[in-house]
Amino acid sequence: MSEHRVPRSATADTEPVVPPILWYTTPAADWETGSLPIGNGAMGACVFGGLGTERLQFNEKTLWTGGPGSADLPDGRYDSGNWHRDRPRALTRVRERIDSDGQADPEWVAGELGSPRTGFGAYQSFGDLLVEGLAVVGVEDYRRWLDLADAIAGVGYTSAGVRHTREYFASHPDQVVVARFAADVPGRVDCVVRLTTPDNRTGRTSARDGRITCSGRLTDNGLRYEAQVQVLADGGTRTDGPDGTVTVRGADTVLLILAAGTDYAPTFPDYRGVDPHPGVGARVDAAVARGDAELRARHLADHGGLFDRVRLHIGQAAPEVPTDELLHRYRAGVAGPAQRRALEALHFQYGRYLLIASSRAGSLPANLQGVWNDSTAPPWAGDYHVNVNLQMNYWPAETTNLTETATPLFDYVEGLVAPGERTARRLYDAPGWVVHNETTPYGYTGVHDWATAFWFPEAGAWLARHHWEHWLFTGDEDFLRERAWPLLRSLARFWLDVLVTDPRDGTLVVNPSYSPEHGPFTAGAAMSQQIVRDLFGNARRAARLVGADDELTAALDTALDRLDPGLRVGSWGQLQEWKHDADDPDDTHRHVSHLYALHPADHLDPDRDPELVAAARKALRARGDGGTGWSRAWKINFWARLRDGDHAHLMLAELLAGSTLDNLWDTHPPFQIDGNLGATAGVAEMLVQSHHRAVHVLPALPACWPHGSVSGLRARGDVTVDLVWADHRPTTVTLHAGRTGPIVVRGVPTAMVTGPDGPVRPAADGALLRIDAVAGGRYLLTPTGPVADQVTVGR
Ligand code: FUC
Repeated sequence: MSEHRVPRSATADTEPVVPPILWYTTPAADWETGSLPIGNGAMGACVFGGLGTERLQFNEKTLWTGGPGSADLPDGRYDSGNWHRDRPRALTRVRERIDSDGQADPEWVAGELGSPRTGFGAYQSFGDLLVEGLAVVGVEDYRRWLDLADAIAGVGYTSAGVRHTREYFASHPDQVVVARFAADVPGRVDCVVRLTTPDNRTGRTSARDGRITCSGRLTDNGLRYEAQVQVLADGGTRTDGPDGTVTVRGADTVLLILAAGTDYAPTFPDYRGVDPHPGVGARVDAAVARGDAELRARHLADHGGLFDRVRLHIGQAAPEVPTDELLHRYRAGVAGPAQRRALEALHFQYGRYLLIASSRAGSLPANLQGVWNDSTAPPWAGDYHVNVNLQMNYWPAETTNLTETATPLFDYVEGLVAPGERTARRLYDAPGWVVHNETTPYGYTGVHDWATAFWFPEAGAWLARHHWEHWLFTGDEDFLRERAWPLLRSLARFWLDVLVTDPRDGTLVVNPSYSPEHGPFTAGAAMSQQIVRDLFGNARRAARLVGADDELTAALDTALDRLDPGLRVGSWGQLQEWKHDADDPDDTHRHVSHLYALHPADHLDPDRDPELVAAARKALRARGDGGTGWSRAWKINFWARLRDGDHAHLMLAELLAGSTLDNLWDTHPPFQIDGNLGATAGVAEMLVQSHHRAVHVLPALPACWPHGSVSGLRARGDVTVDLVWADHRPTTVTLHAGRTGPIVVRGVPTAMVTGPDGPVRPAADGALLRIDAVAGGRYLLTPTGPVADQVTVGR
């Protein structure tokens, strides 16, 4: 049980130990704002902690309407959102209008290039596991919690003198959700267990030997689904009901083991695999055979193996108030500094928890809501938006030492290649592949016709940056050769073919180009150019590393010379969003796409490009500190890259105060997981950066975190970093080298260095320190001289 871990002040040798726990004194009133999420990547469940009835709303990530066989296809044929009719010269017409008029109206472009959205579908709630008739007489001392370190949710309360405790976890190794109901007096657990599903599907529910089985097909596309829950009672009686319920009376404990699946498969063009029945049944059987204690132990080992890699102490004190009250105090400005830091540290770890819970190998990547969705028509279909949102979900994967969680993203993106090639042919008559503004598990790589958010062919190139970054962080050569390079090459083919010459200056540009989700269609908007340049640069580097040298690599060199880089300083000193100087200094749009070069890309270096960096700062300042959840999260990352810790922290505070629900889910509004994950990435960027050839320690430490420590953050070059700081200065820096080779450190100009074999003499080079590291070696740096003050660049 985790109940004993409900926060209390405790001290370890050097650091106060504040368990990362969300806790509440009332049941969740509402799914979106109050329920607590658990998940194993493929499945998710939201715990309400209700008194008479417990509700576990649950999901399985592949349960999607749309795609092949969908009723929402006019001619019955699913074609990944490609044009339903031929459009000779449509693209040329748009390009010509943009070249002649300088711009084109989004509505007109959507008429030319868009198509009504059909067969897109939506992510579905699987159903509810309801546990009814629980003891509720004279309830006292109620607690509900989510322990992030154990990935266990719990409920505890006293009823008629008996202490009742419930525990919930979603096991990745055993692919089941487990719920346990116990009481401290034998024979006091009574309940009726029921599975319910929404009515947009056929379904049959039955109960036999305590096993409830519910199966059928989605009405829209015939996708088969099945859920099974085994009810195990220790003591008392258990009875199957003819209505598919199971009733338990007088048990000591009740254990529920739930599994769910569909016949979805991530395979183009049919996206269907095997009947889920045998697999779901086998998972429940295997979990029953393991038993409660072993399931729990395997879950804890699995989760702890990921979660425990990073620890963050910023001087947080164990909050004596429940998490919702802590948040309200933070928002109202009445939380003290240690309480504020408690929420900030908890939110950082919550992002890591949510990524682990919603993205594990063997399933789809985390969608707009991770894996959690209680609706049959969720906002934006609960889809994969790829004009920032899916990418943002994965920003913390490498930096916060959760590289394994990115596996579903890599698999998914590679799965877009086959439908994306068809779309590239159909819409552009081009080789390579393309995906537009948003997509689904059915490879929806085509378009729809929502004028301000349908055209974003740069999405694939942005997604491929994650493959490239995985190589940079891990140095995994097989991954580079077999996965990153082929993906980059295929995207490069597309863009080499699709770029056109800008009659204004002869450079290569994207046309039509649309800065998400904002302004007119033009040629060569900053984000389009920056993304394509990023792709070409990374593809060129990858080619060199794998020894590829052919027509394509030669074409990349020529194109890189001619490509407009999308970096221009405009009339009020701003980095321009468009190629012509049209930025309005009063425009506070949530997308700040023209700063892609600053983050997530690495094209703007404060030391080498001070003018452009100053312009980026000007543009960001003008956009303001508002925005929706993910927009604020992105701004944490931008300010961290600008090495302005106080402004990065201000954006974190804005996100917590203005875009965070009581269960600490990010709200756009509505709930979207990207803001959680983007903020966690932003905090990591405040503490360690490594995108400019060096491991930069404390590049953006805010004044309000004067003392602290962090361990386990990852830097490019396969380096793991532990840091301790006091009075805003690093006091020790420990580097764990994954590979043999030089590690360049920034932020500690002089230091005593101890390596695995004793003292090491680092080479000093201005603000940089170079250590020749050996794979597996641990290097402890103790700063000796003054540390450069935190520099804010381009004020
Ligand atoms: C992008 C954003 C919207 C929203 C949607 C899911 O299109 O511009 O604000 O987050 O994704």
